[in-house]
Amino acid sequence: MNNITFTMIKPDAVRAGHTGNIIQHITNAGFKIRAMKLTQLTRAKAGEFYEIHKERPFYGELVDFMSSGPIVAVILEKSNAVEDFRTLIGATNPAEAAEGTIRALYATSIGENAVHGADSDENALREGRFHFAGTEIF
Ligand code: 3AN
Repeated sequence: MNNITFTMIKPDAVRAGHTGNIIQHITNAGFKIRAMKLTQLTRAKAGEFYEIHKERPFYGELVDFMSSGPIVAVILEKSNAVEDFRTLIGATNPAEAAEGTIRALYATSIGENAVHGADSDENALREGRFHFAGTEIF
């Protein structure tokens, strides 16, 4: 299955009022919205979501930030979804993100970088389930 990816519009971008522009940017690029919700992660849930980064020095900062305000969780559909979406959002560090990418346009720093993008088909499914388990989507 390579036609599904998962994204979150992060607290910095929601707070700054970029949600509508980011969604439009994504759908203009040919992605279809399969599921979407405004939600907020508790510290515990954010810690669980980013468990893979537990040993990284920025883990505490990442968990604090990701639970600091509302996020928008989205499941997206398109052929070659994971790779195409990562191209669309640009590099993790907005200073290195290609011109016109979502992070170049809306991110402020490597930590507060506006959007998340799943990095594999397997993680896209896992992350989609994490947010939408128990709904008709999964
Ligand atoms: P990406 O989101 O581009 O796949 P990862 O998987 O390396 O990047 O990192 C996951 C998240 O952790 C990033 N989206 C970013 O918010 C945060 N992060 C990565 N590197 C740093 C860093 N050096 N300092 C603070 N936060 C970071």
